[in-house]
Amino acid sequence: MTKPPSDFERIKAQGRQLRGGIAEGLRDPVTGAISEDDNKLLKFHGSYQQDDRDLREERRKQKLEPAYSFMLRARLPSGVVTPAQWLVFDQLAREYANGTLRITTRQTFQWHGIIKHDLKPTIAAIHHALATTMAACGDVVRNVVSTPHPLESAAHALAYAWATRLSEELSPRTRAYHEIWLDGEPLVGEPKDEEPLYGTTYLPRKFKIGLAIPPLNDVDVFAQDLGLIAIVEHGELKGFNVAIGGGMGATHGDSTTYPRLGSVMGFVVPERLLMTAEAIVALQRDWGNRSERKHARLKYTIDHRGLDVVKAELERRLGFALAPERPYQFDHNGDRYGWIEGDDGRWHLTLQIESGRLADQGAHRWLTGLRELARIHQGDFRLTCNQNVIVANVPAAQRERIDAVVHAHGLDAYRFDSGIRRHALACVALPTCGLAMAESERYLPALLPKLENLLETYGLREAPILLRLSGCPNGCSRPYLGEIALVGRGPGRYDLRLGADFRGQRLNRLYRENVDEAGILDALAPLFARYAKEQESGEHFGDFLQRIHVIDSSSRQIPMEVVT
Ligand code: SRM
Ligand code: SF4
Repeated sequence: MTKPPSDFERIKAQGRQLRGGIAEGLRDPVTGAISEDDNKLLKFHGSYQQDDRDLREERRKQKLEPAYSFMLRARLPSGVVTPAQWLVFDQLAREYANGTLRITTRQTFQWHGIIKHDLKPTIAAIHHALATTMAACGDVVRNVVSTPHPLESAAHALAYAWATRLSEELSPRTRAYHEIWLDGEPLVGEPKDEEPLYGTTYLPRKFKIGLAIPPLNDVDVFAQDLGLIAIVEHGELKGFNVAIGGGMGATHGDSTTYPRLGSVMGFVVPERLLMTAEAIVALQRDWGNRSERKHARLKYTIDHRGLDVVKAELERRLGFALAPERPYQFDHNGDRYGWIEGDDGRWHLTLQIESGRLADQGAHRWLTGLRELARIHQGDFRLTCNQNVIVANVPAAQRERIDAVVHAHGLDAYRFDSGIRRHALACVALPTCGLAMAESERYLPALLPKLENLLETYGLREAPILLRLSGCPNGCSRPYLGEIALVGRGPGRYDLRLGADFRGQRLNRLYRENVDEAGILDALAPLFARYAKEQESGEHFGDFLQRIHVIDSSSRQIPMEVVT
C-alpha cells in the first residue's frame, strides 16, 4: 500500500507558490519566531529559523522563548562575488548578523544570527547588490556549484557560463520572493505565477548540481544529485559526462539511509545539457518519494527503481539516448593554495580559511583583511567548495599590493600550515545548527594541533590528508569522502571513518563507533605509524589504508555499519 504524502507536501501545496503566511509572520511583534509551516516555506527563500543552542537551557529555565534568529544563505552560482558585492555582504554581516561571514561547502555565503525584524532589509540589500537568497535552500535545485578557478581560461569560462545558466534556468519562477522581501506588487487574487518545472509542490527534496573540470574534483562531483564532468579535449569543451544519484545524508542506526556516490550514465554535448538536466530534475519530481523525506533524494529513487530503469525513462522523455561516457581522470578534490598564473597572464590567489568562517581572530583578521582587499581589488572573488576564497583575476602589477594586505592581516597562514590543516573541512554544527549532535567547526581548532602533534611524531607533518568533521550524519562537510572523518554522535563523541581517496571517488568506512577524542587519537596513532613506514611513493593515506586492508571499500553505496 502506498503511504500518504508527508505533511511537508501539504504545506507546499497550500503555500500559494511559497507565500504561506511568511509576510504576516514577519510583522508579528509578539514573538521572534514565525510559524512552523512558514518556517518550512522560508527555506525556499534562503533562510532557516534557528535558536542559539548555547542559550537554550538557560532561557528555558527563565521561561523565556528560545533566542530565535535566522540563518540566511545566498545563491551565488560558481561562488563568484564582485568586490562591490563583497563590501555589501561584509556590511550586512556586521550590521544585521553575528559579525561574521561563513563560506559554505557549496561555495556561497551564510549569515547567522539575524533577528526577524532585520531579515527583510538584509534580503533587500543582497538583492540590490545583484545577488539573491531565493532557492538557496528548500526542495528545489540549489545553488549550482562549479570549479571556481579561472585558470585554464577558455574551458573554465565556458563551464562557469553553463553553471550559471543551469542555476538560472532551474530557478523557481514564483513572484513570492519579490512580494515578501522587495515590496513587489502582490498579484491580485490567487497568485497565477506558474512554475512550469516545479508545479505547486516543487521537488520531493533538495536537488544538488555540481560541475567539475578534470583533473580537479574540487566540487566533489560524485556527492551531487546531478554531477557533470566537463570533457575538455585540446582546450575545447566537448560536453559533459552525466553522473546521477550522489548524496551524503544518512541517519545513525538506520540502514535504509546511506551516503552514495553518483553513477556515471553517459555523455551529452553542451547543446543538450540544459534539456538533459531539466529532464533529470523532472523525473525526480515525478518519481521521487513524497511520503518519506528520509528517502526522497534521487539516490533512493535510483536504488529503488534501478539505474537502468531510470536511464531508460530519462531517454524516453528526452527522445534520444545518452552517448557513452568519455574517459576522464581526477587527481584531487582540494584547493591549490597560493598564487597561480592563468593563461591570460592574470593571477589568482587561493587563501585558506578555517571552516570558511570569516571573523577577526587574533592575528588572523579575516573579515577586516578581506574587506580591505575588496576595497582595492580589481578582479573578483571566488568561493570554493572547500570553504576557501580565491582572490581572482589580479593583474600582475597589483600582486604586490594584494600581498601586502594579505600579510598585514595574517591571511597567509596557509603557507606554514601542516598538510592535514590545509585539507580540513568542518560543518557549522553548534551553536546554530538545529540538527547538530556534536561540535564540529568549534572543535576543529582544538583537534587539529593534537592530530598535528601525532603526525609530527611520525614525520608526517606535510602529509596532505583529507580531514572532514560533521556534527551529525547529515554530512554537510561531505565527511564520507574524507580520508579521515569524524561524524558526530553526541557531545564529544564521534564515529571515526577512514579510507576515502584523495580524488573524491571512493567513500570511507566506519572504523570506530561512538568514540571520544582519546579513542580517536588511539585509533589513529598505529595507523600513522604504519603509514610512515610502509607507504609507497606518493601514496595517499586513504589509498594506503585500502591497500593494507584496514578498510575495504569498493562500493558506490556504503552502509553506515562498522566494518570490523
Ligand atoms: Fe547541509 C541540513 C549547513 C552543505 C546535507 N545543512 C543543513 C542545515 C540547514 C540544518 C537544518 O536543516 O536545520 C545546516 C545549517 C547549519 C547552520 O547553522 O548554518 C546545514 N550544509 C550546511 C553548510 C552551511 C555546511 C558548511 O559548513 O558549509 C553547507 C551549505 C551549503 C550551501 O551553501 O548550500 C551544507 N549539506 C551540505 C552538503 C554538502 C554538499 O552539498 O556538497 C550536504 C551533503 C550532500 C547531500 O546533500 O547529500 C548536506 N544538510 C544536509 C542534510 C542531509 C540531506 C539528506 O539527503 O539527508 C541536511 C538535513 C536535511 O536536509 O534534512 C542538511
Ligand atoms: Fe548541522 Fe549536521 Fe549539517 Fe553539521 S552535518 S551543519 S551538524 S546538519
